[in-house]
Amino acid sequence: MLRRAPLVVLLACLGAGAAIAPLSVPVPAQAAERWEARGVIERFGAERKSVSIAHEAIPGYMGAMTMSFEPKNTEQLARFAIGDRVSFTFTDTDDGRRVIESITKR
Ligand SMILES: [Cu+2]
Repeated sequence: MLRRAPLVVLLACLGAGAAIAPLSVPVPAQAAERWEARGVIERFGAERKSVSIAHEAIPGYMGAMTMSFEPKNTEQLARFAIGDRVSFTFTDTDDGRRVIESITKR
């Protein structure tokens, strides 16, 4: 089944999320979708409230690219450094944020 969220988030990456939202197929309110990915940490945002990860292709979601994710809590990124190779899971939210659920070095 094709799902709405991946397309919306992909286009949100391109800065067009608001423009394409009306074209999305409505879906009932439900839990955010969870995705698994691998990548390399490129930079941290202020106070590590975000992290930019060069991620590999995520089948069914998007191709390889670098983009920003939000940690679920402030402790989550404490042990990581720029250049770390990581495996992580995240959810995308209806407002276009991508929240890291779990993250480990690999
Ligand atoms: Cu991406």
